[in-house]
Amino acid sequence: RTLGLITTDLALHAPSQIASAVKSRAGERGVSVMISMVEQPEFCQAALQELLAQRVEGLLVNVPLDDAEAEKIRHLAAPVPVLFFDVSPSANVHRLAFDAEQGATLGAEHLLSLGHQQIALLAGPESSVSSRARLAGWQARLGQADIAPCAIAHGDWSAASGYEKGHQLLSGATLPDAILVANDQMALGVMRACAEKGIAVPGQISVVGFDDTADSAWFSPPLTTIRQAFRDAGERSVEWLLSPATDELWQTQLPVTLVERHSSA
Ligand code: IPT
Repeated sequence: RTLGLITTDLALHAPSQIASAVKSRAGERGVSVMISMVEQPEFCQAALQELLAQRVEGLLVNVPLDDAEAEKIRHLAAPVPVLFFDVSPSANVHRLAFDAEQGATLGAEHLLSLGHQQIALLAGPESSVSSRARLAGWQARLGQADIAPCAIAHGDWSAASGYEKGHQLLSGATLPDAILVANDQMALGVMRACAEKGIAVPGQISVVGFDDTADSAWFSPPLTTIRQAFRDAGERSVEWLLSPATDELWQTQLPVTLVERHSSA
């Protein structure tokens, strides 16, 4: 038996940890997984054709897709079931996804509870559904507390972009006292920028990430972040694909949790 995984850049920590979990659970079930990595969402259809030609019996798609793109893939693949990781709840497809709004709310509430008011936001790329949902969630929660973010920037999920945008956010008229970052790799770059400017984390600035990838506890200081249980998601997705109930839409929202470490105070 063979499953297919169409994934975004595996050089990024989160997709690689999902792929790893998918591979190991499938291995335990005696199932192989063919992986196709796409650099741009437009290449998803080609990847799909390639995997269907290999007669995969189910497909996982971890590429940020807009509703219409995801629905197209679902129809092209039928009757082979497809499960999506990175689409909005409004897409008419089977979906297993982390609750971005809950994650954003937890991060914002954590900083508010610490008394921070000058909060900068470092979002992910505008092209990503999850990135937009996290940014909207932060803005909604801060808005409820009557706080406007003191600056907003977008990175591309990489540590390098976090470093570059971090320097930008730290050079504005007001120095933020906290930064909400849309993923841990960018938070790593932000903390490097803080170190270069002689700004103490968490003494002068609190930094909160998103993901809790395996390395985040080893950053210096260890990163406070929103945990997405990638292993759990990967395992559940394989179990579903091996006995899919496709009569109805299967949409599962996975909870996320705040992991308090030492980058926030
Ligand atoms: C999302 C990660 O949070 C982010 O760090 C980045 O790796 C991104 O994936 C790549 O697309 S997790 C995804 C399942 C929403």
